[in-house]
Amino acid sequence: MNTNDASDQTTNSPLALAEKAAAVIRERSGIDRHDIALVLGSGWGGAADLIGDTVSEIPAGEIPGFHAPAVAGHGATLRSIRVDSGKIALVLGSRTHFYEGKGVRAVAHGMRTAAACGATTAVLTNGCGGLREEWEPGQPVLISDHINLTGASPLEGATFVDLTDLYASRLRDLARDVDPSLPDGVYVQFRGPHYETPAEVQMAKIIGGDLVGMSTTLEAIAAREAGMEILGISLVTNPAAGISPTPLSHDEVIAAGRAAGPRISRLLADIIQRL
Ligand code: 8IG
Repeated sequence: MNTNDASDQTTNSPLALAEKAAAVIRERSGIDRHDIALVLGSGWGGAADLIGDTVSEIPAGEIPGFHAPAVAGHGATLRSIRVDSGKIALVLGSRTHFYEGKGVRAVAHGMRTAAACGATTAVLTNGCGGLREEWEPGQPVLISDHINLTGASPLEGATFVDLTDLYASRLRDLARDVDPSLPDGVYVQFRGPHYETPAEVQMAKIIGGDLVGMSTTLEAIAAREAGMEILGISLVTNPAAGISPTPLSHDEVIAAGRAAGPRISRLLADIIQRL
């Protein structure tokens, strides 16, 4: 059976599941149309409270296609926030990582659902390792492009989507209106969940990378397919393996994210006001 067959979209397709999820969000939130999809990665969680007033918050497990997160945290939710600018943001508090092994459909579901809710802008944030020695833990970086080393795509069938200017230069310019010192970087996604070897980090550098992480690229591709304009922002929480002489520790990564939290959350909230 051809899974791209139009008739299949009413039964078992990723788009049908996203439509179902969007219907539940519309019904439970009372909001007909969202404008901005926001994924808050490691270190960025504090931004939600600074963006505007929360209109609705729904546990992820109560929305079709969403899973509880693999890394335990307090309840993942989908939260609708009225931004002071008047736009409505859908904050996706439960990112599914590719390394969880639930498949690319689960990874892309958040973006597809946000698009089905009406969102035309996707803001993707993450915590990652840095390849440039001048970047201290706590450094926010605008993603200018990516290299997807997962070997996977969220697209199915002969879906030849162009990825030029995937991380919109227009939105990066707008972010730099808020903070002109924000650097750009190319984000390299590895499958994880292990961190890279120093040799792999050197490879990432040689092929043009500035940041290494385990998320974002597949979501960005799905968001592009869905027609959204994308802003990607990384928080460098650690020098990538071998860039600094000390081994990586997940606890230190969490601590760096926490320390930078208030500053980068303020930055992100200010950027979102302008979208
Ligand atoms: I936070 O150094 C965080 N996430 N792949 N490498 C990869 N992912 C990360 C890293 C890192 N730090």
